[in-house]
Amino acid sequence: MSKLPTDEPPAAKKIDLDKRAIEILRENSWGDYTLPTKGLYPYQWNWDSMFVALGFSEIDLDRAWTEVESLFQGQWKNGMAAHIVFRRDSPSYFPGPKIWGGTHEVATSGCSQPPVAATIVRDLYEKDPQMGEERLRKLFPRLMRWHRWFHTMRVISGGAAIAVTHPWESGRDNSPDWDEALQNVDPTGVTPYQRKDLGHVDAEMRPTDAQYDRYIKLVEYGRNCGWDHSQITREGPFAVADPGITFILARADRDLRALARYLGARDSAREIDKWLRRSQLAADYLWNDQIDAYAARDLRTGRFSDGVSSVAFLSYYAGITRPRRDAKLQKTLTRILDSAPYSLPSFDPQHPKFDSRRYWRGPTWAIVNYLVARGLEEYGFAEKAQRIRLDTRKVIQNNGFYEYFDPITGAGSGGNHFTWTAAIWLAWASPMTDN
Ligand code: 9WN
Repeated sequence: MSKLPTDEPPAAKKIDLDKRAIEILRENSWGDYTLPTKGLYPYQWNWDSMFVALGFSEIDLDRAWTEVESLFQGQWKNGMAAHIVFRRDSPSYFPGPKIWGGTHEVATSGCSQPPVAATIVRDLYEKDPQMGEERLRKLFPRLMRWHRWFHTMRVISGGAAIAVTHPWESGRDNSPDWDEALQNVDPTGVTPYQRKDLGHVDAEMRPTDAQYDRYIKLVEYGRNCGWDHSQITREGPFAVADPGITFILARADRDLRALARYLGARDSAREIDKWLRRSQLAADYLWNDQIDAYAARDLRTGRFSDGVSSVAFLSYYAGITRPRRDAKLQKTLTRILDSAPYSLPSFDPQHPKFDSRRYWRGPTWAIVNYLVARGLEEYGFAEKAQRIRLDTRKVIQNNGFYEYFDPITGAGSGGNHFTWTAAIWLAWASPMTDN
């Protein structure tokens, strides 16, 4: 790993990184879709692909649209856009298509992932409305069906916060946010299996075996009930209201609303307005006064997670504000920024469960940084947004395009040549995007 001494590398280095980021996008591209990285993740992942589309939109807008379109080949009849679209079986990843036993005609996993798609589609469309209009017309109903699936299938009656029924659905697999609820998933009787991730990455950077047993047990539960998502949310072993998905969906609803306006889709606009009216209620449910931040909440027990995850700060991105609450949230953000030189850590460095190298229990992720900073910027917190952006730039300049980074040392961790890190570089973190 090369270490550069300052935040401002020589001009030649900047050009190299832009070039390298483009190469990574192209190298990991498999025709119409892109792998997160070769070996470790040999399929198409939902939110990865949407960040990839954002990256491609800097160099090849047509390819960016194609990436989004290919993701929706994995959309189920009930509206869910699956978290992994398999298309083929690869020996380098577990669990593959057979274990999931999905019911859709293209092999997929059985849960979803954070719905950043509508926001990215709006970005693509606004870059060139003339080029995008036909493509938008085809995608819009698919986006509507997916959002409707979240608002019906992943909400417990009376609530509005969005549940995840598998940690993989949140995109933040081993976050401490899920620890307590996962304890209630009994791993007894899980079918024996062999992990593949540990052949690619150090065990200390990945979830534990005890967590994996429960991840697989949850997949078995879903498969055994024929992926009845309503049953899974209402009665399954794991249902936790997630500030990450709740805020990302609220933002995506706003963007979908704008797209409905562009297309003159009045009925859809009315339906989206109903979803939007409930987003404040969802935020209220997730506000944890004990830690002055939004937090995950176990829907079976009502109990909050007691630590601050980086997604707590996505309320701005969602467009949700409550002045008195925001003053507290800003203080929490300042404290966290001040406790990690390479922000934004995925979990509070001052919490006993913080682990600077283990995946979603501490490390900094370029994609979350991008989303949080985008919201902060929109709400006038330009200084904090810029700090997060420059930290993202610094860790990439110093280490390369890793999957995530140690927030204390800045070291790159997880997979290398990672597509979403390259995409975020091109769209937001590179000095090339300064103006
Ligand atoms: C399970 C692909 C995905 C990301 C997730 C990240 C990780 C998968 C895994 O990799 O999850 O979905 O096997 O670890 O947590 O956010 O989409 O990059």
